[in-house]
Formats: sequence, structure tokens, C-alpha cells
Amino acid sequence: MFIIGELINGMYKQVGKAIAEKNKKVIQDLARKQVEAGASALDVNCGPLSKNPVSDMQWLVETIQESVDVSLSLDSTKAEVIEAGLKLAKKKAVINSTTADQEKLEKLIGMAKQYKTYLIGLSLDKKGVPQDKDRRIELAATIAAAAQDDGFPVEDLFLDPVVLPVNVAQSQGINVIEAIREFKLLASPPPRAIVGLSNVSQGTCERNLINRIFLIMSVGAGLDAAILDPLDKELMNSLITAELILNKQIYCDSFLNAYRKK
Ligand code: THG
Repeated sequence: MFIIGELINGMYKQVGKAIAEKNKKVIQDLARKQVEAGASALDVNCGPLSKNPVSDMQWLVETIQESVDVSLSLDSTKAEVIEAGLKLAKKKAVINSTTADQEKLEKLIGMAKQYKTYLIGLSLDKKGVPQDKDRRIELAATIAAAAQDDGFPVEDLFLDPVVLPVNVAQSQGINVIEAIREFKLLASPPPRAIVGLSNVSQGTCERNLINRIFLIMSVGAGLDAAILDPLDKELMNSLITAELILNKQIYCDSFLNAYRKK
């Protein structure tokens, strides 16, 4: 499982404040803790309150890279913010993200090729968030086809069905899980499936429980990657155990520790 740590996001009050005050310690502690907990990459999002997202993204990338040596997932709806991060990234980065809109797709596939990055494609377009499984697959297919036509390596493409909060869009959970299964059939070699896990529990009381169960059900449907909180130890233990049951890890009595040492 490709785990992207979600915690460096200006959406969190403490992180938004650290970005505004240019407090390196808060950001570097979050970076180190997430990598120690098993993150293979870190999501970097300036948040909705950033007044200058280009320079905030540059500062975040430089600050994080002073403390850890991992891939960064540059998370913004603005291509120029993503590109500002790409120019500084030392390791193979993740572009998070493109939608299925033609103009945006072309631009971000071009950028992904130029900087040799991974690319996340959201099942989303100007018409808004899909409300069923088939629309998610249709939009993902548009993205996969554009990537293939443009010569972008499909194994570097992650398709995201767009997870919605269970308290306001309860019928969408199963549509997301079924879309994950079908995404793998859209190209050969199969594109990878990814979710922003914590979306599912926003505004609910049992956040950790809801995240955990949704993650494991999605892993059962073939999920390859997730943006999640790697500091949630029960979540990580459940994920490691799911991979064990799916025969992706070798069993030994200390399999949780064995996985962590890797
Ligand atoms: N797909 C892709 N990228 C994404 C998402 C996605 N990036 C952003 C988001 N969704 C994933 N990251 C988060 C980060 C935080 C939260 C949810 C998803 C979150 N934050 C608290 C909240 O809103 O309740 C913040 C409040 C606080 O604690 O201060 O839940 O789907 N490709």
C-alpha cells in the first residue's frame, strides 16, 4: 500500500497557523512523525486560508525536505501552486490532482511527464461530484484514456473516485468501493486506485472507526494507495493485517513489528 500522510494540510487549524507564522518546527515534527509511522509520501496542502499559496507551497516543500527524505504529494486545485512545489521537489513527486476536464487534464499530464511524477486523477469535472458508480468510472476512464494517448505511463496514474462524508452522502460509500474494483480494468497495466480516506468521516463522531472500516473494505476491493493519518495506530495495524490476509505480507507471529521494520 502506498501511504500518503495527510497531516500537513492548512485545513488543520494548527497547521494553518504554522504556515501563516512560518513555524518550521510544527511542520517538521509532523513530517518526521508521519514518516516514522509508515508514510511513503506526504501530502502538502496550503489550506483554504493561504493568501499566497505559491510562496506557501515553496516554503512548505523546503521546510519538509530539511527534515525528511520522502516523496511529496503536491495538493492544490491550482496548477501554478503544484508547479512551484515540483520545481523544488527532490524525490519523485505526486501531482494531486487533475480532474477530468480536458484543459486541466492536458496541462497536468504535460506537467507530470515533464517532471516525471505520479499523477492523481479525480473522478470529477465541472459538472461536480458524481453521485453514482457509473459516472465515477466514466470520468476515470476519460483520465486514463487521456494519459495513455499522451504517452504517460499508466502505472504512475492513480485514480481517485472521490470519497464523500457518510453523514451527508451515505449512499456514495458503496459506489466508491465498487468504482475502485472497476478502475483496475480501465487500462493495462492497471492504473492504481487511491482515496482521500478522512473525507468519509468528516463531521461524524466515530471518525477513527469509520475511517478504519472504510479503508479495509476499500482494500478488499483492490485499493492501492490512500491519503490518511498514519499516526492513527489502530488504522495502520488494521491495514497491515488486511495486507496479511490478502497474502501481500508473509505471516510471522510478530508481523506488525516485521512490517514496521521494513
Ligand atoms: N483526494 C485527493 N486529495 C485529497 C483528498 C481526496 N486531499 C485533501 C483531502 N481529500 C485528504 N486530506 C484530508 C485532510 C484532513 C481532513 C480530511 C482529509 C480532515 N480535517 C479536519 C476536518 O475537516 O474535520 C480538520 C479539522 C481540524 O482537526 O482542525 O478531516 O479525497 N486526491
